[in-house]
Amino acid sequence: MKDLLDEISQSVTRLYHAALDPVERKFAFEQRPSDGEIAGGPLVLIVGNHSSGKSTFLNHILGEAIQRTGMAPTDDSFTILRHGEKREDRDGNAIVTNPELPFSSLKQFGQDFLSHFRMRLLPMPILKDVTLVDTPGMIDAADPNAGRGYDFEAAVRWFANRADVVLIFFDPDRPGTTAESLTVLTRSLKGMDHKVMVVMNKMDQFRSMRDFARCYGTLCWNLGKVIRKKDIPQIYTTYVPVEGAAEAVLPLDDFSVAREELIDQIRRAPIRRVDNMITHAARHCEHLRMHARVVDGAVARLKRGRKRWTAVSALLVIAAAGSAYYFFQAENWMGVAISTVAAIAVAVGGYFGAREMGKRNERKIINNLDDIFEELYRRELVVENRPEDLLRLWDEVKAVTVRTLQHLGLKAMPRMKNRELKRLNNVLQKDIPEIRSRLHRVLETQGEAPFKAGADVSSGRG
Ligand SMILES: Nc1nc2c(ncn2[C@@H]2O[C@H](COP(=O)(O)OP(=O)(O)OP(=O)(O)O)[C@@H](O)[C@H]2O)c(=O)[nH]1
Ligand SMILES: [Mg+2]
Repeated sequence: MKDLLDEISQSVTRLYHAALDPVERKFAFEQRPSDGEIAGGPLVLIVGNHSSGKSTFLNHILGEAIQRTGMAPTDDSFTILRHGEKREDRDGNAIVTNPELPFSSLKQFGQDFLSHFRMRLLPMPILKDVTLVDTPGMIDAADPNAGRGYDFEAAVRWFANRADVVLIFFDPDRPGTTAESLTVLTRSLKGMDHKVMVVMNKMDQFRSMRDFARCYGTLCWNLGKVIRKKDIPQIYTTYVPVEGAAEAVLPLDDFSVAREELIDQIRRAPIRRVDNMITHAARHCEHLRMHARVVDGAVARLKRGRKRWTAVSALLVIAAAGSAYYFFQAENWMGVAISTVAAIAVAVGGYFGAREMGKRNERKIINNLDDIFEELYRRELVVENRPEDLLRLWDEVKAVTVRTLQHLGLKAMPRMKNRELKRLNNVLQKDIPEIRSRLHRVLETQGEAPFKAGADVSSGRG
């Protein structure tokens, strides 16, 4: 199975190299994940309220008390739990300076972050398949960055972007903070609904069914406010048996089954990884195609304006030269002089005027990219049955396109060749579906169900 998944992920990498990278470079589009990041193993990220049982759950999966646990906010570090034959702890600076690890860009979060970042190499078999990331719990959810010295939300987003499964933990102790932490987390996890799983933990602590119903209701209500999807994601109601805990009142069997299901989902992270890779490649291609088409449309508009100006100037020069010739024939030397000066003036004025007009026109075009988008996609916006997907895609791409044009200037941008557009269309219509159906075939032969959400290319930005 692992070999088949590796083969599929190599096909995605080849697609990037052959079809997407050249267009990405040509149109200076934002970079895709690096090969190192793509090749890096599956990642499972665990976030949530402090003391919601994140570390206890990880220890349960690993079968050993690796992470510190406790009722007070015990752990304020991001910890990567990764496979290694020998047990070893590494600190943040050592991790980000190691070129073999896909974590170097975490340097951007500064020294305060790095001193709260570490990696534990452990010989547990499950870590051969997935890398787990434990995170500091949310304490004052209203301001997650307060007192941390680094941008907590952005750091969570960095990991979530690269993760294949993101577990959000809640516990019954603090139903009051649920809304705030959900708001913060969903800001960090925007557009990643397809890989988020919600865990309501510590089910053994409920003293009555009514308490449970109230808490569950609060969680669903708050989820409904922040997750903009028709269906609320599945909520895993579970617990981890801990020593010394008060005896449970509710029957626990079902909650143990949910825990097994959750662990099963974590074990499936390698499949999700490949599925997410395909989804990312498809989304990157859609973004890239839209960016390149709009840039091309903008360049075309600039050129049209310049051509019109040049044509008018050329006509005026010809007219002035013609009249100079006429006066020359008539031996009217005054007329010759005036016409010649006029021809030169129009030529020089036309040249400088074209430059000034070009600059003004360029600014106008960049400020009105919406017009170009609507002109290019007019047909699709009317004919397609989900124009809101197209508008959302443009909403995601626009900022990058504007930034690129403002930094590099429209004059420096190239036109898009027909065969480049055809190639990108081909990637989306032929190559990606073909790779995805290969994945589905592999899963079918292994008796695994494919992921529905992964196929939804247009939801959010990964
Ligand atoms: N009864 C019960 N207690 C639990 C459960 N899970 C964790 N605990 C206890 O809750 C406390 C907090 O657990 P941790 O695993 O440290 O929580 P955490 O989310 O890692 O907390 P921070 O690292 O501070 O964010 C510990 O005392 C655990 O023993 C559970 O399912 N049921
Ligand atoms: Mg912890």
